[in-house]
Amino acid sequence: MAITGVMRAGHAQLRVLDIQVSRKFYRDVIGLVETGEDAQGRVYFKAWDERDHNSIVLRQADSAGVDFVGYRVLDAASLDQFERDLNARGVATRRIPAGEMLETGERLRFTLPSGHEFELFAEKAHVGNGLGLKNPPPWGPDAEHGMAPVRFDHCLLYGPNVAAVKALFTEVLGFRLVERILGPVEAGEPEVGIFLSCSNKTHDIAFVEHPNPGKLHHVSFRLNSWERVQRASDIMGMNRVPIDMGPTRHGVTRGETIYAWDPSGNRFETFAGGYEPYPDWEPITWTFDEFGHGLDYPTGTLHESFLGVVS
Ligand code: M3P
Ligand code: FE
Repeated sequence: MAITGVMRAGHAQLRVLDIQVSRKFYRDVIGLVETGEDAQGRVYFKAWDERDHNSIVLRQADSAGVDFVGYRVLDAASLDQFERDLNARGVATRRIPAGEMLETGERLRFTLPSGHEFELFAEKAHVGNGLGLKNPPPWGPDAEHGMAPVRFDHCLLYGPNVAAVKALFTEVLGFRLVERILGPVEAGEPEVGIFLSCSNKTHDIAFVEHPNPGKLHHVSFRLNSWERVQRASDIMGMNRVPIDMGPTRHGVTRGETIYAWDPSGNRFETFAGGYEPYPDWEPITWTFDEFGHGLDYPTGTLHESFLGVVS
């Protein structure tokens, strides 16, 4: 498929309780590449195989959670068009000037019906993956440092009004529904979980219905194999990183996954696998009674902390 409009997850700004402890964790345990620090003291990282200057930004704060997430659009014309389409739909937007984030162009900011601050942007400096563009080797030292994910892949956000979020993403932002989780039959089987794609990944963003607005369930990092997921679990053990769930496989999206907590209590995922859906495919549905296997395919366990704890 031709990828136009919104292309991919670009950045997430996470709140952390101690910037130096978190900096070390994201750099040496998760294995991201540190790319800068700005005048506000925010610390910037990229995953090794990303080409953009940054994808994860840490800001010291009194509570954990996510300040905003940003998605990269194809070009400035797409950004202008999304601004017009959002405004026409009654969504108020504002422009954050270029340079407010390091090496990042102007951002179009708005609030989702779930209470999350969401951004689109067209420009972020390409710094490359360190391997060059001519006859590159397949990987270098950054690919072996810590868990070393290849990219910031997606996030799962918890908040109210999932139906309105779905309408906005599918009718204005050009995403499509790939999988969904239904609530109980007694409640009329509302869509309580939605997995949305703007590419041919199973999801570029996902939402779950929750009474509290603006909550982070997890940011997710892509690894290239199940073996790398197991290696990540070894690194979690070596560093006594608290694990929430896994290693296991989701039924939902078929991801091979582990969830764990960063030192501030933000959940992150390291995952591999999944499949490549196309725009003509019908969405997959998980019914409430089978959701345990959607979550943890082999055991069908409804992990209480996974379902209840957000930052
Ligand atoms: C993922 C994923 C739920 C499943 C989550 C799935 C909420 O995070 O990356 O596939 O059941
Ligand atoms: Fe995920």
